Order: sequence, then C-alpha cells, then structure tokens
Amino acid sequence: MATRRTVTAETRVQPRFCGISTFCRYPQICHVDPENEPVDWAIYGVPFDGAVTYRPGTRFGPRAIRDASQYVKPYHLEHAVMVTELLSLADAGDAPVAPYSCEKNTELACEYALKLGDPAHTKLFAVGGDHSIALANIRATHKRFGAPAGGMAMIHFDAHIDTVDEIWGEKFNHGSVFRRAIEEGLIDPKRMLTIGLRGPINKADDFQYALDHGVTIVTCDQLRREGTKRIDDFLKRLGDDPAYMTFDIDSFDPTFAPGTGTPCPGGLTIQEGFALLRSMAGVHLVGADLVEVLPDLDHAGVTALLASHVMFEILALDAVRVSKGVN
Ligand SMILES: [Mn+2]
Repeated sequence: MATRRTVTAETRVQPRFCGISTFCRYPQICHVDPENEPVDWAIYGVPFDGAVTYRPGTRFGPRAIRDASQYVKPYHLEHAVMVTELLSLADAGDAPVAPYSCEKNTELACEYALKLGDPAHTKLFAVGGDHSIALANIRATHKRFGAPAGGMAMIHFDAHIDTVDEIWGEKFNHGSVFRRAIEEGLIDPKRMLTIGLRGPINKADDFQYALDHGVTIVTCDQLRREGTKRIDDFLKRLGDDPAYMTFDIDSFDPTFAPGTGTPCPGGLTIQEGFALLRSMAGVHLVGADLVEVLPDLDHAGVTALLASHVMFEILALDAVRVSKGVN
C-alpha cells in the first residue's frame, strides 16, 4: 500500500528546467537519516562502468537520466493512472562506487541499497552504470523481501543473455551478472524471462547455460514471427509471485538507443518495448534496475530520454497494481 503520494514541485510555479535534477523531479531522500521517509520506491544511481566488455562511459548514465527525466510527466495515459498519487517515489542519490573493482562495487552498492527507505516496505530501483550493478540490487532486493526457495522470478530485457561464466579471467562483469545471480540462488532460472536477444553471437552455444537452466528466451525475431504468446504464457505462469525486472537499454534497436556500450542492430522499437512493458501491468514487482545508458555516445539525448521514460513505465506497472488495491 502506498504510504504517501510523491510531492514534486508544481511545474506551473517552478518550470521543469529549474532546480537540481532528481529522477523525474521526485524528492530526494538521505540514506543516512534514521527517520527515512517510508517511500514505496527508492531510486538510486550506481555510476559504475568498470565491468564492460566494449565501450566504457555508463558511469555518466545516472546523471544523464536525471537530466533527461525532468520531462517525465506523472500521468500514464494508457494505464489511466496518476503514478505520483499512487506511489511515493524518491531519488535516493548515488551509491558509493569502487571504480577499479566490480566485485567490491557490487558489495558497496548492495550495502548502500539496504540502508534506503524502510526495510520492510521500500522497493529498490537501481540506475546504472553497466549491467554488473544489477547484481547488487538483486542481492539487496532478495535480502529485503526474501523469496520462495529457488530465488525470485525475473523479467529481463536485453540484447544479450549475460550468463557468460567469466570474461578476461573475471567472474564479475556485465556479461556474467545473471550466471552469478543464478549461482547465488537469488534468481530462479525456471521463472526467468529474457526478451530482446538477437545475433550475431560469439558461439552457437552462447545461450546454452540459460537454456539448460530453464530460462524462457524470446528473441526479437521470435517476437516478430510468433507474437507475444510465450511472454503471455510466462506471465500467466508467474501469476502474483514476486518478480524482479532488469532492463538493459540495448534491448532497444541502436536507432532508438544509440547511447550504449554494446549496441546490436535489429532490436526492439520503442513501440514494441512500451507495448511489452504495458502488457505486464499487474505483475508483482519487488525491485528493478535500468542499465547501460552511455551518454557520451548518445545523440540529442535520445537514449537518456528513452531510459527515463522506461523508468516511468516500470513504476507505472506498480501504480496500476496499487490502483487495483492489490499491493
Ligand atoms: Mn545486459
């Protein structure tokens, strides 16, 4: 249940281009305050890009998304919900980072996240940073809300499967994040859905680990050939179980999201991505992250703008749930 609504500056009094940028102009909370506001979602940045396999720069993602998100408005037209009246949302600042160590960074960000908001209530939304930061937020979410034996369910948007065992001798990197999450028992691979994969890939068996562990994979081409039946079936099976959502901006085609480190042509259009997200209204989300925005390679800020609206779409899914009185 929502504890209080989100109070943002009135845009007719303070225009969107004024003031310090917080995510979507939501109020800022301080993680060290023992009287933390009992917010529904604490949104925090993890400006870390030390675990990438190709182009670096996502450490500047949280700042770019904060700036771009000033133009995210609060009413969701298709769901017909006023998100800020149904949820209390806050910008919880940035986690401290360890730029030279992914493993250490994961620990620091997880520690930071666990101090945010009310441990019994506040859900955690991490904004990257590269995809390695998801492991920190998954650990924190798992610790905060527990999970049925076998780990949480997961909905994963990505161009890549991210279940490589190790890269350049490192177990902790942005291509191994879900292998680690599965090994640690945080995620139940049999209740993990990955949407947006596409080739080319390195080897024919790149997806084998995920397939062997029961991950449901829907490639971009499958989606276009067969429609959403497999996704709809997954959501039906998932029912009301708690689920975590991880959203890699490179699930979108580079035409729409050029500002990212490992772009792959043939990705989701904005219409496809938003339609898929909106079809998930009612899912019982307990945590989320949004990763891999690389502002230095962005053009006209389109990637950061898209990312800020993806953030809103994810929060809106929870607002729909609250509007139906099921949260
Ligand atoms: Mn990824």
